[in-house]
Amino acid sequence: MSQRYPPVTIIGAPTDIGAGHRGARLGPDALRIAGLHEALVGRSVDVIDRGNLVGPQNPWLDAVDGYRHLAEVAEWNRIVMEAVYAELSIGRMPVMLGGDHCLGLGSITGVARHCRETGKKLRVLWLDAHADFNTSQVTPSGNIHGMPVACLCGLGPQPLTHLGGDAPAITPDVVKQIGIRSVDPGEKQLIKEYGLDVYDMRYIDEVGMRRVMEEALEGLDENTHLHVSFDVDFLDPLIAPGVGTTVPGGPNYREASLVMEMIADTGRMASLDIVELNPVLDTKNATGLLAVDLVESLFGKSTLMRD
Ligand code: HAR
Ligand code: MN
Ligand code: MN
Ligand code: MN
Repeated sequence: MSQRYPPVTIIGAPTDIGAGHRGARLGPDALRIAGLHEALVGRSVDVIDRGNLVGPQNPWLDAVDGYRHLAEVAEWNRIVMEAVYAELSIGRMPVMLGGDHCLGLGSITGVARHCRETGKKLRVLWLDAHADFNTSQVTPSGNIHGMPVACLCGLGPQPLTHLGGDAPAITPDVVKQIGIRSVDPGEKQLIKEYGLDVYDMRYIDEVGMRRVMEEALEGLDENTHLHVSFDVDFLDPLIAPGVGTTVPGGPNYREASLVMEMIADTGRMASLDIVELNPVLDTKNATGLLAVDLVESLFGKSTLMRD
């Protein structure tokens, strides 16, 4: 069955402002060199690459009051939010290339604003080894890429929670987290308190990825905007070494492909982040190439007759 996709706009956000390692700033170009644009064209998608956004340098400083680079993180996220929102407003699907995962905050705040204005229901799939639900009180690092989901749910400093004007940008029920296997102790408490839907690796082992995805995608309809926030460290580090925060025991190639294929089958994906690729830590861009391969699956590539 062939599927039509809306036109796509690639937006590069070359920063590692929220991360504990430098190098994710090179992620957008590594994905381009891995053939992202060509792969989308190969899926018959109409693609524009608007190049890279420009934002503040990474000053590489210690945490202040539990946050590293709060002002710069807020500025990058404001820039990303505007860029993502602008593409949605002209009927295009933003594909935001990070950059570290703090940028999911700006991207999803822009998406949430679009959904509010168009009366769409939002569903966010957060593919990650980490829950990214820390606050300044419980973070072990001060790195804001460990905090964007909390900020989106209104838990965090004013400059991050109020990016889009009002807080919170989303409610926790909107988010389905898949692949989680590294959660900090205080973060765990907050996840329980806020009732986040976390499909962790143990649950995936127990019931299998197919059922996990059926649950995470349940209830989508023609009025749903599905946002996929793909942190490349979601993948098992044996196949995806090019990330700053590897956690063993992630989804393998087949499981990851199934995730993407099942998302494609819904036909509802309307925005995408690809974040945390760190080419400095990669092996001959293998992780970038794998990410592009999985993006092809997100856009309907599958073996035999289904595409
Ligand atoms: N939980 C740890 C922290 O807050 C590590 C977070 C790492 N986050 C990412 N994005 N790489 O998911 O510091
Ligand atoms: Mn729309
Ligand atoms: Mn993440
Ligand atoms: Mn992660």
